[in-house]
Formats: sequence, C-alpha cells, structure tokens
Amino acid sequence: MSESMVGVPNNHVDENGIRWRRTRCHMCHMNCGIFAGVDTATGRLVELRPNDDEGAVLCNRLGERGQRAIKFHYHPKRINHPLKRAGERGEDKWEQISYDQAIKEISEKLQGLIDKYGPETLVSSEGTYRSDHLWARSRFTNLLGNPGNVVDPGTICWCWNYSLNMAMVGWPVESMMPASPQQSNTIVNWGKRCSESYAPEAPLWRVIKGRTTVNENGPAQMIVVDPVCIPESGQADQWLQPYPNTDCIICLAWINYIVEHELYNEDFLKHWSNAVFLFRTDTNKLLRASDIDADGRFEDFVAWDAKRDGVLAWCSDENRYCTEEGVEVDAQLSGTYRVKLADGGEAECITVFDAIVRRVAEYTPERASKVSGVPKRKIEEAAKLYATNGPACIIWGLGGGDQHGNNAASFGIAKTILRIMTGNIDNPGGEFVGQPADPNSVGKEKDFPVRDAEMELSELQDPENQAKYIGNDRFRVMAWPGFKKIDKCYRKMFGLPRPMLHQMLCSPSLVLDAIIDKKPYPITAMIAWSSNPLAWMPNTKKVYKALKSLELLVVCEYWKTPTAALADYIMPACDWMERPMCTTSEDSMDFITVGDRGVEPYAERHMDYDFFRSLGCAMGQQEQWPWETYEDVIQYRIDRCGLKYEDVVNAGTYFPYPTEYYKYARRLENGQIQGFATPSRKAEVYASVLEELDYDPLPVYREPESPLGNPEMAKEYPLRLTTAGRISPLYHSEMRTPGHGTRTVAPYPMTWMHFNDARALHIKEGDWVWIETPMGRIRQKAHLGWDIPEGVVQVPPSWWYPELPAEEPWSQGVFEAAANVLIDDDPDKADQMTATWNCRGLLCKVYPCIDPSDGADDSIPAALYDGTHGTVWDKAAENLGFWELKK
Ligand SMILES: Nc1nc2c(c(=O)[nH]1)N[C@H]1C(S)=C(S)[C@@H](COP(=O)(O)OP(=O)(O)OC[C@H]3O[C@@H](n4cnc5c(=O)[nH]c(N)nc54)[C@H](O)[C@@H]3O)O[C@H]1N2
Ligand SMILES: Nc1nc2c(c(=O)[nH]1)N[C@H]1C(S)=C(S)[C@@H](COP(=O)(O)OP(=O)(O)OC[C@H]3O[C@@H](n4cnc5c(=O)[nH]c(N)nc54)[C@H](O)[C@@H]3O)O[C@H]1N2
Ligand code: SF4
Ligand SMILES: [Mo]
Repeated sequence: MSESMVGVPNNHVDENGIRWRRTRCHMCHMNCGIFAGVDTATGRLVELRPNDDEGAVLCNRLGERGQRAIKFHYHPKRINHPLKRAGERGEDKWEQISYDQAIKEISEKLQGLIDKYGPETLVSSEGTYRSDHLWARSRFTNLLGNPGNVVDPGTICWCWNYSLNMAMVGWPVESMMPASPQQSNTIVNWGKRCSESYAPEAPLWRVIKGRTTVNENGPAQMIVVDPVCIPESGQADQWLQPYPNTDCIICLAWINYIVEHELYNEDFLKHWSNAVFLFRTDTNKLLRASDIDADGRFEDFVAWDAKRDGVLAWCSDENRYCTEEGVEVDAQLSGTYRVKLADGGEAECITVFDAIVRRVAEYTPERASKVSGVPKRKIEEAAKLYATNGPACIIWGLGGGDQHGNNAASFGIAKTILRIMTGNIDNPGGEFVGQPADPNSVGKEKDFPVRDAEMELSELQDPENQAKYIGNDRFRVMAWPGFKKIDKCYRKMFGLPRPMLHQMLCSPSLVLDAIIDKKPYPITAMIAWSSNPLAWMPNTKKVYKALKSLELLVVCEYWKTPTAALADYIMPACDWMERPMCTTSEDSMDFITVGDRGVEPYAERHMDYDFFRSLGCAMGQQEQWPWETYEDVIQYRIDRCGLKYEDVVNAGTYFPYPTEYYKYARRLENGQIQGFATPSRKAEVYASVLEELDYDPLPVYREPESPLGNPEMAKEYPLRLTTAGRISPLYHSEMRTPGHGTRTVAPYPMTWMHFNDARALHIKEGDWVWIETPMGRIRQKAHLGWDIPEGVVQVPPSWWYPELPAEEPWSQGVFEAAANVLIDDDPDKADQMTATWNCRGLLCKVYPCIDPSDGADDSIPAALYDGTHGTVWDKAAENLGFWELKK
C-alpha cells in the first residue's frame, strides 16, 4: 500500500497484513492523530504513520516510522505486572503479583485507613495532562467521599490560570495554541518555547514558525518575551529580554502605557466589560445595588449614567441595565461621583476603569525597565504594537506567570486585563471563548457529547465534606469557595457543571505537612498516577520525607521512577498506543477528540480508567461504573448526539457547533444578550469573584528573590535562577530511559549561563557544576553562551538518571540532579490566590564540582584510616556534599 494515509479508514488491513487504527498520541498535549500499524499475524505493533488527513507529523519523540515510540512500548524496563514491595520502603525489593490480587489488597488497605481516618486521608498525585482519564479519578474520589484532595503541577502550570480566566471571562482564554492565527496581526509569545516544548515538528511550532505564510493580511508581528535567545527570539519582530520573574511589572507597564496613550478599545470596555461599574473608595470594593437601595440585590452592580446624570443599576441575571427596553444609557468609563447609600450615608465612587488607572500609575515603563533590565523604549514599542496592531493574542507559556510565585495571579490577571482592554476577546485572531453548550439549550435535553465534567459526579460533595479539602480557606481560587462561585455562573449560562479535574488543586506544601505532621488531619494514603512527585514538586527533600511517611503509596506507572521505587504497589499502566481516547481536554475545548486503541494492552498493563474502576468496584461503587471497557465509555458519551464509535474515530474530532465569534453580543431565545459566564455576565477587568473571595482583584508587582529585593542574600547567592527550558524529545522526567532513542538527544542536564559569569567562576563548557540555593544543591553540566543575560542561570527541571540503581541512597540520582531540590515550598511565599510557587526568579550560586583548591580529601585526618569504621567514607561524602538521606 502507498505510504499516504489520506482517507484510510479505521481498521483498514493493507496488502501486507498490517491493520491500521486511527489513534491519538498522548506523549504530549498536542494529541496528534497517528495511525498505529499492527501485524495481524503476530499482534505486534510494527509501525506508526502520521494521520495525513490532519497534516500530522511524527515528531522526535516518536521517531521515523514510530520506531522510538514502539521501542518505548516494548521496552524491557517497562512495568508489565503489579509489583508489591517486599523489603523496606526504598530498598527496591519486589514481589510480582496478579492485577486482581493487587487491586484486592489495595482496596482493603485503603478501606482500613478510611475506617481509621476518614475518606479525606487519601490524596491523589498527578502529572500534567497525561491522559483523558482524569474524570475517572474524580469520579472515584467523589464516590469515596474524599473532598477532592489532589496535588498536581496544574498549580504552576496553566490550570491556576484557567481558573482566573474563568472568573474574568468565563472561559480559559489562556491558550497554548493561537485559536485563529491566520487572523492574528500580532502574536505575543510570553515565555513559551514553542520550538521545543512539545517538539520542533509539533503543530504549535509549525503554526508559530509558519505564521508569515498563514496570515492573509501579511505577516503577523511577533513579540517574544524571554530572557533566553531561543529560535522564537530570532523570528520575533520585537524581543524583550527580562530578568526572570520581572514580567509582571512589564505587563503592568503595558497597561500603564495603553491607558496613558488612550490606546484601549473604549467601545468594548464600555459595553462589554465591567470597567464602567462603580467602585467605592471608602471600602475599596465594588458598589453593589444593595448598597444604594434596600431592595437592591448584592449580585447587581451600579454604573454612572450620563443620560440621567445619576446611578443606574445593572441587572446581572438578565445582562442589562435596570431600565425599560430601548431607553438609552451612557455609562461613564471615567469619573468621580458621590453616591447616596441606602443607609442614608454617602460614598465617593470612581469607575473600575479609573481604579485600574490609579493602580497602574506607579508602574511606569521607566520603573519596569529598571526592574526588568528591558529598555524602556522596547517596553513602550511592544505595548503599542499589541494595542494598535490587532487582532492580537497572547499565547500561554510558563514564562507568562506560571511558576512566578507571588506574582503569578497578578500577572495572569494583568494579561487578561490587557486582552479585555484591547477588545481581544472572542474576536477572530484574538482570544477564543468557547461554547461548551448552546446557552439556548439550558434546561432542555442535551444534544452534544457528554463532557468531562459530567463524568465526575462533583454534585456528590456536600459542604461538610468540602470543608475538609486541604487549604480550603487559604488558597481559595483553587479550592471549593472559588470553584463554586465560578461553577454557579457556568451552570447558569451553559446548564453544565464546571470541571473539578484540575480546577481544584491543593497546595503541595500543605499536603506534605498533612502527611508528615498529620495536620490538620492525617493524610496517610497516596495514589500517584501519571506523576513523579520527586521530580515535579518543590522541595524534593520534603517530598521524600513525606513519601516515606505514608502508610500506603500506590504508583501507576510505565517505569520504576524514583517515586515508584518508594511505593507499596507499582501498577502497570497502558500507554497511548494501547488505549482509546475521548476527551474535551478538561473541558477547555468546545469539541470532543476521539481516537481508537492501536494495539491490545501488553502483559498486565491496564488503563488508568481500569485502575480507578476496578478499585471503585472493589470498594462498593459497582453501580456507578457501568462501562466495562473504555470503548463503552466513549459510546456512552457520544450516544447523546446519536454518533457511532467508528464514525467519530474516523473523524478524529467532533464539533457540536460551528465556530462563531462575538458570541457575547448574540441575542438568546429568551431575549437576553448572551454576555460572558461571569457573575455580571460582562468581561470582568475587575473580577468580582475574587473580591467576594476576599482578595484584591487588581494586580500588583512584588519583587521576587533578586539582587534588588534581597541585597543581603545576593552577597552569598549572586545569580538569578530560573528552572525552565523544555528540550524535546525529553518530556518532563520522561524519555530519559536509555534504549528508545530519546535520551541520546540530551544525555545530561545542562545548566545555561552567560560566558562572562562562567569565566569569573572558572567554569568551562561541559564542566560539572553545583547549583546551590538555601534549600540545597544539585549537580548539572554547564552550558555557556551569550544567549542568556549576565547574572541569570537557567536550570532544566525534572532530571533523574533511570540507569542508576533505584535503591537508596542512589534513588536514580534524583536528589543530585532534580531542580526542585533548589525550590522553596513555603506556602507564605506562594501566590495567595492559587498556591502557585516560585520556580522562576530565585537567587542561587554556581561553582565547579571539582575545585582544585577544595582540598576535601586533605581535610580528612589520617587517624580515621584505621579500618575500624566507615567514617572516612562518611567524611568524604560530607565534604563532597552528597545529601545524606538520614538527615
Ligand atoms: N522547578 C520546576 N519544577 C517543575 C517545572 C519547572 O519548569 N520547574 N515544571 C512543572 C510542570 S509545568 C509540570 S506539568 C510538572 C510535570 O509533572 P509530571 O507530568 O508529573 O511529570 P513527571 O514528573 O515526568 O511524571 C509523570 C510520570 O507519569 C508517567 N506517565 C506518563 N503517562 C502516563 C499515563 O498515561 N498513565 C500513567 N499511569 N503514568 C503515566 C511517566 O512515566 C512519568 O513518570 O513539573 C512541574 N515542576
Ligand atoms: N519537549 C517537551 N515539551 C513539553 C514539555 C516537556 O517537558 N518537554 N512539557 C509540557 C508542559 S506540561 C508544559 S507546562 C509546557 C511548558 O512549555 P514552555 O512554557 O515553553 O516551558 P519552558 O520551556 O520551561 O519555558 C519557556 C520559556 O520561558 C523562558 N523563561 C524562563 N524564565 C522566564 C521568566 O521568568 N519570564 C519569561 N518571560 N520567560 C522565562 C525560558 O527561557 C523558556 O524559553 O511544555 C509542554 N511541552
Ligand atoms: S507532537 Fe509528537 S509527542 Fe506530541 S502528540 Fe504530536 S506526535 Fe505525539
Ligand atoms: Mo506543565
């Protein structure tokens, strides 16, 4: 058969006896359409081909003809059977047992712990979007009565931003891929290495790199904000090179410049945003209808109407001013007004727009320039381009606020203020607002595929249970208080629940405390599935201590990772080639993506869905898990709109509604204007949800750990650290196992630093160096260049060495190489809305590992060489600084 796969139907068997199935790759978030070829004679997977119908390409993680992925699939080091711990935790001694036996034992042990401590004693640890099975976890834990205790990198990776976006515009506009790049005139790439995160061949980089040809109006301009000179910087029309974690002040300076030069979209702000609502200067809160009228509703807001030269209430429920239809209103964007209150008093009010203007006044481009190192002229030019050369979009990247600690929420909010101010919301080429359901269908029978959130059963949670969620009253945006407020608006607009999935995430730090110190209650059991917390979580030593203190640790994995090596049970997991897929991507998409199973699962590997279903059934949840196979689940989800499995697999994606823009301005069947799924149904530049959660919804800049903010500390730790920089085919802590062709591309962790810094420290290219913060130190190799600002060090995260022994103290090198040994998990230093901690913008020092003047061996007294004890070794280990596990 020809190599072209255009139009080849699912399950086609070619003349060589190869059966081709339309699958979807899950080795990264792109979920490319891939054909999996299985030899019908042997049942073995023999080749992968890209789905030409979608223009897919096999990237460097899969390899030519898929050989890398196939080797990954059949790799001799894969976990193929359940392993039960046989020795002490960390000794790496195991007994192989059957899957059924493992599920039986795990369910009994978990039930024992629940009987003792309650269902809240369990926490799930997960990874980035590794599969479409997240709802199965929340279904299982909701049925169990667990309050939703989950730790996941979503706290520093997109999901926290998703929640803030929901509060402001009712949809995750923070998108990894420009929604309609052909129509964008300006694309802002804020801290996103599109060329490597995912893969050089992946759709994202193809779109960004190819933007000169995709835009019909001429080449889209690209603004890149990245401290490092990456391929994107070379392609950029404007490249801003800030110090790590100073982006927030640049963003605030953009708003300052746009306001100062009146470059905002006045029409959008006046009619579609809450910038016209009044804000009380006495309480620093929004003026509510209940403030001015005893019968007024708290949910309703107030504007100043020039037509009547007085206040006018906004009826949130109906998305209109409280006037007769047809009466003209001229809500003021700016001004100071004295307003009579219902209690007889008076309050001075300004508009929300003016409140923003006041807030950003101090963040001038001059000041932002001093803090960030980016010339003032560049900050101004970028702001001008973004505001005047629309439609413009800002794509999601980790440098864009994720991992910016206590600047994170402010920065995320500031970016969305920019989007709203320039009217770049739900316009072609701007930020897309999806439609999970037709608002006209609320209360009617549904006619679209079942969405992820509908599978979760979040309605089982009662307030008593919710109160037990770890950190519920602290990081409230990512906890029940924030979740419910946004859920209410979403349900009202779409008649659907909002997804729990990764929209509620506990602070890892607080969860580790609950494990180690048993406060506020003991967490004694963890299911880590698609997660290697010793690699991803901050403060690796504390993570280790916590994992060792658990009474039950179950890890569902492909490999014996450093985390898995500490487990009581390691459960063998299916990879994407051996499982079907069906997802609305944590409900961030308004379409459904479906792919078939390429090959039958190898040995005793099970899908994560199977794991949660089996465990659920063993713990009395049988009735809630009617679907024996994942194929049954998919058929159930698409049944609602009369679709058939094969048809959806062949199509790959199914869009229930045609793509439409400016949906906020549409008139619904009930006569109301649609608006946004927010409390006021306006795009909220000032998020009332955040105010109700007792936060200041307007952004501020806080100096991160830096020579400017911490001059004393900088004397010992003079360099600015950022732990970033994806390199493909490595994917987080994955793809490092030798033997499937991916490790060879980047065999060692390379810390990037400037030539001049390295010279001063006697460091050469390729030298092993220690990178140290007050939290600890790690060893990586130095990579020198002029492509990073002087004084900045970039450390790649998630390193460990699968080739090293798994038993302690080796732990496959995780304590020696993983960037998170350096990272502080102190919850007081985290963003107080979302718990986002800081991995970008810390102080560190770097020095060569082998320093001729070190004299470590010389410092050991010869008297210790008497052969009676091991102290020589201990002393040397101490001098060389290996982290002692016993400490
Ligand atoms: N300092 C610092 N820390 C960081 C980051 C950083 O930039 N700097 N990045 C953060 C970010 S953005 C993220 S997303 C996290 C990454 O966090 P994770 O996504 O948790 O990544 P890993 O640590 O590689 O762990 C994932 C594990 O899941 C396994 N796995 C993969 N797919 C499946 C599956 O379908 N089922 C099962 N059962 N197992 C599977 C893999 O073998 C791997 O061991 O790290 C975060 N931590
Ligand atoms: N190959 C590969 N692809 C991946 C992953 C992977 O591990 N490997 N992980 C996936 C996941 S879960 C995620 S979250 C994404 C992340 O993908 P990206 O957002 O691209 O993450 P990084 O490459 O860590 O960082 C992006 C850029 O931020 C710059 N940077 C560092 N500090 C700062 C800062 O303070 N400000 C600014 N403006 N820029 C800064 C770095 O120089 C880098 O070029 O990638 C996904 N794709
Ligand atoms: S970019 Fe590569 S790894 Fe990612 S989904 Fe596509 S083929 Fe798979
Ligand atoms: Mo991530």
